[in-house]
Amino acid sequence: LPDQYQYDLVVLGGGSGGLAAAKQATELGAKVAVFDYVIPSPQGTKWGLGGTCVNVGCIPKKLMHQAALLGEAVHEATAFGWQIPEVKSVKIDWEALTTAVQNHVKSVNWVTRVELRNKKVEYINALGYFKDPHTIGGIMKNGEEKVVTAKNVLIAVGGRPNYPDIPGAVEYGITSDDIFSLSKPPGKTLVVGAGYIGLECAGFLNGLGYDATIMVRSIILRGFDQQMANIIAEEMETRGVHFIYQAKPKALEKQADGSILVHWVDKDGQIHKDVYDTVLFAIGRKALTKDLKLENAGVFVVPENEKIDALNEQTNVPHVYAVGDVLHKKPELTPVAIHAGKLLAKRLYGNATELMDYTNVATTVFSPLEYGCVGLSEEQAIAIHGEDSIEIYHAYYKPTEFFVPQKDNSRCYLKVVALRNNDQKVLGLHFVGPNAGEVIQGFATAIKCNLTFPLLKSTVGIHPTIAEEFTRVNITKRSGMDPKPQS
Ligand code: FAD
Ligand code: NA7
Repeated sequence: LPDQYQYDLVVLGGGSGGLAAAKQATELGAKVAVFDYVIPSPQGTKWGLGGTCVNVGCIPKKLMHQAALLGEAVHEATAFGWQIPEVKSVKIDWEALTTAVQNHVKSVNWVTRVELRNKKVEYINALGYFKDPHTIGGIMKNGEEKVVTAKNVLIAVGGRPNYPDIPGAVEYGITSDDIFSLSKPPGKTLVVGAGYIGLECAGFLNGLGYDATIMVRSIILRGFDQQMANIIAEEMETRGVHFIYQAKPKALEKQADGSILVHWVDKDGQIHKDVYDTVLFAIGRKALTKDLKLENAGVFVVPENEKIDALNEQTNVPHVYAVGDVLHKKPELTPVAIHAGKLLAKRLYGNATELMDYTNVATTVFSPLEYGCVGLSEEQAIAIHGEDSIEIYHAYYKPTEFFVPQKDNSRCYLKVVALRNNDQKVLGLHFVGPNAGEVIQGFATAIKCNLTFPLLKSTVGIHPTIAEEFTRVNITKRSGMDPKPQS
């Protein structure tokens, strides 16, 4: 082996992408070390091995979303005959919730460590950086430095939430890094930012019974289909989430009683004030490349966002690779990081040639009424192919399980974005409704298999499900016909 190097591969960052690559590489016979280190949030929150998804991302988020859905279900259950004494006074015990969530997270941390040990991946709990192109230093908790050499290096350091540059933001605000283990109930909460993390956090907080407000700087869910984005925002509004549009926070001040006075400015420059118990910033994330001393290896970053612009996960320095959220213009999603990491390891150590395909990656926003999608938005399809070449099929639908508890189904909506020419290739699928991720996942495979609109129509549905609605859709937007169900 790499006579002059201690490891075939050193991975910087033990999150979704780094761990997937490390495990795959060792399985293929490579000698691998993973550096993982979590710098505490400004509020002092820290966590274990496994990265964002496991500790402060997908997993705790989905659990809190589930807790909110269960609160809804408790009320629905009475309509189905469940006798729940004092159902009106049912409320969440925040401490019990965070304890349950954190216990699960810690169990995953533990399983991850055991798995690394079993697979003989060396785990080094240190903040890694380049000393030179093949030498990695890592500062450990006790301040000591561990130095190793590697033939190849994989950068998988992910990102962390941004704070706005306004007085009081870092001192008094929190982010998604803190919310899932917050020691006291969040109370009346202002969520700044209307990306998917902001919508999800405000959604589950409202569902758990807390007063939640979203401050929107410009539009909801930039980058997503705007019709769908507005539908889920409207749904949130009817469920009690407040929205402040075209506004930006100016300053946060701590009050004597511990609450936070927020000064914010509207689009006309008018200053407003309101008091909150918690202010959560979800205004985007920055890649953690600063601590890596990339200049010592000659690796370039994109100046605007400090991300790495890699071609097939290879940086401008041939033996240095990158996967996951640290990559420029790639979806920031766990399965993307994992898939790219595994494929890279197979190419490096298994003679494989398959490249990561970043197109048509399905995703779901876990808002109270979920939004799942794959492929192009209506706007993107029109921008690429022109309005005349695109057909949008759409439908409102009524989930069977909504009838008995008389749940509002007025925003259960889906659309199919397809080409109008002969084969009518499907370019995008969009679905608002319960379990949207479960609905969309299989259709994502269909899109990979070059789904066409006639193929979708020839698929026999499963009744009574909500996913079958995709096989029933037949009204085009162009026709102007009412897409509401006729019965
Ligand atoms: P990460 O998982 O962030 O791992 C990077 C690791 O490297 C971290 O442990 C970090 O501390 C460590 N590190 C950083 N610098 C160094 C260094 N110099 N030395 C050593 N270690 C270092 N994705 C989904 O697919 N579905 C979801 O539902 C979803 N929900 C999310 C909800 C929230 C609130 C957030 C914040 C994210 C969510 N994501 C979701 C995104 C997902 O978490 C990320 O895309 C994914 O974790 C990226 O993986 P990664 O390997 O690039 O980085
Ligand atoms: P996103 O999806 O980048 O969304 C950030 C949101 O915050 C978005 O609505 C922004 O509005 C808003 N924003 C950004 N900066 C500010 C400031 N300074 N003040 C007020 N509002 C602001 O980030 P998330 O936090 O949801 O993280 C999700 C990441 O993971 C994201 O990068 C995804 O790709 C995946 P804008 O539309 O820019 O006006």
